[in-house]
Amino acid sequence: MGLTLAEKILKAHLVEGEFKKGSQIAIRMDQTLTQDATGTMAYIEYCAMGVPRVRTEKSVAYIDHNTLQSGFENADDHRFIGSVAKKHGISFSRPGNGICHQVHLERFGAPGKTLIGSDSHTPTGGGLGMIAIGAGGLDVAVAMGGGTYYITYPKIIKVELKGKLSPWVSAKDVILEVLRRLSVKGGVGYIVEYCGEGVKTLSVPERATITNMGAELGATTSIFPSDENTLEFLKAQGREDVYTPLSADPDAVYDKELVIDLSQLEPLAACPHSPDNVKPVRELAGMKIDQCCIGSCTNSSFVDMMKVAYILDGKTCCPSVSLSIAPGSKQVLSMISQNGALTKMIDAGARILESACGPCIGMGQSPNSKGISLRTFNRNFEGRSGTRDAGVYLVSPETAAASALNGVMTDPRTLGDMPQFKLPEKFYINDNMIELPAPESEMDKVEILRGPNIAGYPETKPLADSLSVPCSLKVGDNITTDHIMPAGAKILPLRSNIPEISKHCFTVCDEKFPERAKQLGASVIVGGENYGQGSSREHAALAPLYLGVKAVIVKSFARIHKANLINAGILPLTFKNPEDYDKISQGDTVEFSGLREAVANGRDIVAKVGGKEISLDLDISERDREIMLAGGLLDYTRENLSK
Ligand code: MIC
Ligand code: SF4
Repeated sequence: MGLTLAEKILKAHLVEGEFKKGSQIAIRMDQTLTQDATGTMAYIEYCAMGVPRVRTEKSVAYIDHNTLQSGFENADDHRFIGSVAKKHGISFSRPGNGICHQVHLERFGAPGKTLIGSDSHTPTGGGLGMIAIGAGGLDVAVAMGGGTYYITYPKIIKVELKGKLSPWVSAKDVILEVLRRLSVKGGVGYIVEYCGEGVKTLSVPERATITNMGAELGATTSIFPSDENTLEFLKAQGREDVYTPLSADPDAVYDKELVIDLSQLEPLAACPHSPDNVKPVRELAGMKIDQCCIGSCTNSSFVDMMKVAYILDGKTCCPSVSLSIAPGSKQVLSMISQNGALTKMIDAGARILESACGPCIGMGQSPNSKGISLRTFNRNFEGRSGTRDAGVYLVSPETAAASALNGVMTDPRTLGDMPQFKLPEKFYINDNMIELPAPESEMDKVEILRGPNIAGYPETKPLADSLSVPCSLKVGDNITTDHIMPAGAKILPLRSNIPEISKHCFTVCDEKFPERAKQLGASVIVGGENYGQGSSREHAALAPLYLGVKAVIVKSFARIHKANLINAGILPLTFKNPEDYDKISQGDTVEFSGLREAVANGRDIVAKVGGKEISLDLDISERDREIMLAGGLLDYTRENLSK
């Protein structure tokens, strides 16, 4: 039986486990990436492990999220990360060099390699034919130390692309169509593999837009074959030496199949407040808008920017619209500055932002009250923009630019003939903002620069055998990590200080939660389907840990958040009968007994609530059970090291 492309790469990196659907496998990671908002914690964890130099082929620390420096915190964290990188063998991409996923695609990604990153959009690398997975900081720290990454051998969805995109329809519309069909939880437990004739009509940056937003499907990762377009991109980046052709075997077997005829697609928009709430732009045309933001790791490549400049050329952005543009990397920004495209944007009235995440993570450019914002980003969760009552629509750069001119949602197909937008034959290459680490012989001379905002890892304890704790919070379906641990300009600077950041935990849902949970001392949280979707931020587990949350009981979990809960030693439990969700109310006492034995032996867990018994599943691997018993991954790793 033939193998899919993902299976081939996983097999070549298999270190432990059976190569069988549903079983846990350990894979070797060739590369790691971190960004600053998750990176400080990841490097605190890395340092706690005591491995002097990273053991990967390439590890890169990017500064791209916390770039608004309205106090000392972010700048201190940047210096901390830079010093750890220098000492321990990690390349350091300085602030200004660009968004981690865009830069990694340009300068480091390679077909057939594995990459783990402390950011959920790490699958961007799948556009180059690599297995690139987003994870919590601790998992990335372990991979830097040479440890393997554990995943459940995933099922594979085949997405067959046919035909060719029509003018003004773009890669963003492809992934919005996949989201429309599969939903934000349709990818949980799967790798999404693209194939078919249509693949060769898409360049690497277009493929990367699609694999990037595979994160919004909840998928483990997404991947494209490596072919002549991959070679063309790598050549243009001066990196053809890493090229290797890769594709699935013709008789590969998939678990699910989807066919998309590219020629039938039209411009689409994800409406508030979910990336899968997708409608044709044509149906929304004429809706008044207040803001357009172009950029983010999904849509800020050179060609994206060239399309935008072409649309804006010689025109003025509508007076009632604020248009911001953040090119994805220094490479992109330099190139559009050299060829005059940047001038066209500036002339049209665009507010040019630095090459960083910016508005995507609420770092500035929050819309006006009840504002309608069109964004080329990947997430439109409620409140994420920094304005609670804003309505964010996710669209292609073409739709955003056309709409910015008209002041209303505009179908870009009304723009007339579209010129051909091509990848350059040579990208402008200047890696002067990537600092290489000190040689091993000089690492002792490098001092780690810790600012006063950096606090330690929260206290953990081995799993208790019995618990009698109240339910401190009950929430509904599709709770995102932006609900659990909000980001934005005010809260992000606290990422390296768990006691401080935990004061904001769940405040989007209930302002009193942090105070209440802290007062209760120990508690459980109850939730619905797809709990913890969205980012990889382990703070969404560490803040509840700090506030005394012992277990989270839900209908289903999103992948990365469940792994982060396990790493933090918080029990991720699911209802055996989803209707039992109605049997627990906020304030009820939930009782567990014989927990350690049940966890150790993989038995069902029964909770008692007001005299009623509720059966719960703890669907985790053997290794995860040991992690839970130890009180989390750090304790487990320490125990194993001392053995
Ligand atoms: C996001 O897009 O939500 C983030 C900010 O990039 C996160 C990481 C974080 O919270 O620091 C992600 O996607 O993992
Ligand atoms: Fe940055 Fe936004 Fe991409 Fe997250 S989704 S990495 S915040 S640009």
